[in-house]
Amino acid sequence: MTDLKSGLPMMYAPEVVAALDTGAPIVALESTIITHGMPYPQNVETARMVEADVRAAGAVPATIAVLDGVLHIGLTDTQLEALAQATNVMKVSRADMPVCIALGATGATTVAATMIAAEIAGIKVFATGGIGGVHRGAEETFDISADLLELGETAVTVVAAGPKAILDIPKTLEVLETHGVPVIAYGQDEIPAFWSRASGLKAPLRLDSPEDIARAMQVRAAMGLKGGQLIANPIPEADEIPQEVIMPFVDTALKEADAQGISAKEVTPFLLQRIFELTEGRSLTSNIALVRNNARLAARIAAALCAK
Ligand code: PSU
Repeated sequence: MTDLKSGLPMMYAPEVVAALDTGAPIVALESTIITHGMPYPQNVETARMVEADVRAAGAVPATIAVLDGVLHIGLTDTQLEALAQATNVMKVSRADMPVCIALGATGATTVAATMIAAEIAGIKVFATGGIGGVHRGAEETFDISADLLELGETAVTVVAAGPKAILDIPKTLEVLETHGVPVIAYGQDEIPAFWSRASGLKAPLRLDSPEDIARAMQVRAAMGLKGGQLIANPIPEADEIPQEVIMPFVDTALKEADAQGISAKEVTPFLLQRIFELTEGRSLTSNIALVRNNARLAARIAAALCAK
């Protein structure tokens, strides 16, 4: 199905159209994690498992990407496989998604771009691994992810395992607060730090059920407040890498990035790849587990939203 409303070339997967028509729960999923966040073939295997997790929890998955200039809401398995193997895919955020579409190019959507696409499609809940945030040394580089500003603009609830531990977490929380974004830890007081459940920092807010998260989103909408919610869902205990184990590797990777002059959009993919190598694959195993955990919670939030 193509939606040429306002000249925007869009394609919805049939099961997403059916779910939108009947008001069934839908969970949006991003594609940068596939093209820039994980190596092949684990990237496509994870994308498939995450979609299956969403389905098993009673919701419809909608993986979002720009393919040859068309904004896709839900991908076929063939499209997923092709994207996972493709090289030279753009990493698109708010600034570059329109250019990517205008040029007929292929782009993987970041958290920010996926939120925008989800809102256009009428999808209210989105699961990812970790959001982008304020990079360490941002006082020099000004490297602050567009994900943070998008959370202040776009009314989508994003389920993540907290800011990635490669970031400056206190500064990330400050920017989110400035933009009026509720940062809600799920089921614990501390903000989780992606590969680890603990960060040593208290979360601004805490909720313990998908129903409360859905209700908070509805109240936000009823008050006419723009912007979304960030749900920080701790990685399951069995899959976590404790902070004291992961942080030395993070520090090594950060020093290497600095020495090699890695900047802007390249920083996050570079760090994730180096930490994968330094931990001999353990960081990837954790990353896969946490995304799946987020997909399951997102499906429950989407179901709670539909039940009201
Ligand atoms: N979660 C993961 N792996 C990833 C990402 C999220 O487990 O690679 C991606 C998301 O698309 C997020 C992006 O928007 O990393 C952040 O990139 P940057 O720091 O350049 O804004």
